[in-house]
Amino acid sequence: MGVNDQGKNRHHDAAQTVVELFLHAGAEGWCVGIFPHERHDADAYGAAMSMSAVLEAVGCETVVVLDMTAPPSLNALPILKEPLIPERGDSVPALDLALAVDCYEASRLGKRAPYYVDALYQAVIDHHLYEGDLLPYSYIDVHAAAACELCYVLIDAMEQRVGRSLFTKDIAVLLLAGIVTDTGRYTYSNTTPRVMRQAATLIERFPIDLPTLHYHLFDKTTLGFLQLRGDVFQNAERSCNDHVIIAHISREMIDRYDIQDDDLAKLASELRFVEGTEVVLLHVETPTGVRINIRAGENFNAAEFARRYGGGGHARAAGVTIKDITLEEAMAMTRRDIAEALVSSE
Ligand SMILES: [Mn+2]
Repeated sequence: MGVNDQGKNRHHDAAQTVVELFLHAGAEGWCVGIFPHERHDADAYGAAMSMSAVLEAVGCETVVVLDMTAPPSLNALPILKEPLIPERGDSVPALDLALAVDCYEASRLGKRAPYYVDALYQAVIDHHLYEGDLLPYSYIDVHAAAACELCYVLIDAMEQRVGRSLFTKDIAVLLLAGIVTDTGRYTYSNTTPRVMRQAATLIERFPIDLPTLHYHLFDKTTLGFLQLRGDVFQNAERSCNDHVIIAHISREMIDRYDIQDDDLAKLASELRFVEGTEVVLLHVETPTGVRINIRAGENFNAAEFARRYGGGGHARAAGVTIKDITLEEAMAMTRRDIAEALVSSE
């Protein structure tokens, strides 16, 4: 598992190195492309938009390159830079620097990967478990709750270097959105004093309407989604001495309720609340295969399980998309494999 657990000094050094790179990029007027992971969430989007604003404030030109338009839960977040979406035909300029946020490798960028790889330099801001050797400008801290937490550290360090304010109200909203999402509204085990201090400082410095932000990020829903949710809970089945819950969402269900399928993973998290549940496997039929959302308790590594199929993520939350497989085949496969994996993780 590489060097995920290197200590605080290494993180400090990595942050400083990335700060120096950003300030150099600003002084030289570099064009920087910013790449959140595929199917970006609030953390990936918040990190990308806030770094775009800060890099422009120190002299860079930036483009934020997305694979899709924002899902409804992110509609209310500030758009500091009109994003480029190559898949709808937007052209991406030649990049001096490509910055991956909330992911560390080109394979998480989908069809945007060539733009990232072809830039003169690459940099990374991430908090996911990683494998293999890191690029020189990688600020990765797997103990950070959010990529936005790491952006806060970088922006704070850059403020001190340039001697003027770089945080703005919009940046504060974006960072809070990433932090509150990736900490599960400050309930997950990744909620640390540091991340809470960051949030406290942001709401101290700027007048932020937290209830409205949280409504748009978490609570806003449609009747169709609630009805789908009911169906998923109905079809959930327990296995492995009730330690595992297996559920599914077919295309037919998604079509029936006219669902945007960006929000479905949260149903996996909800099923994890069932007492005694160690692992949840939520199978979502996609146009080209099946996506499996995995949620796990303390005694099971979801990321490791995802990796058997080529996926990844965090120990408690992970996922994988498998192409050219039916829902029934995927469920038969995971039903078999999870029983074996649970035995070997004991
Ligand atoms: Mn994240």
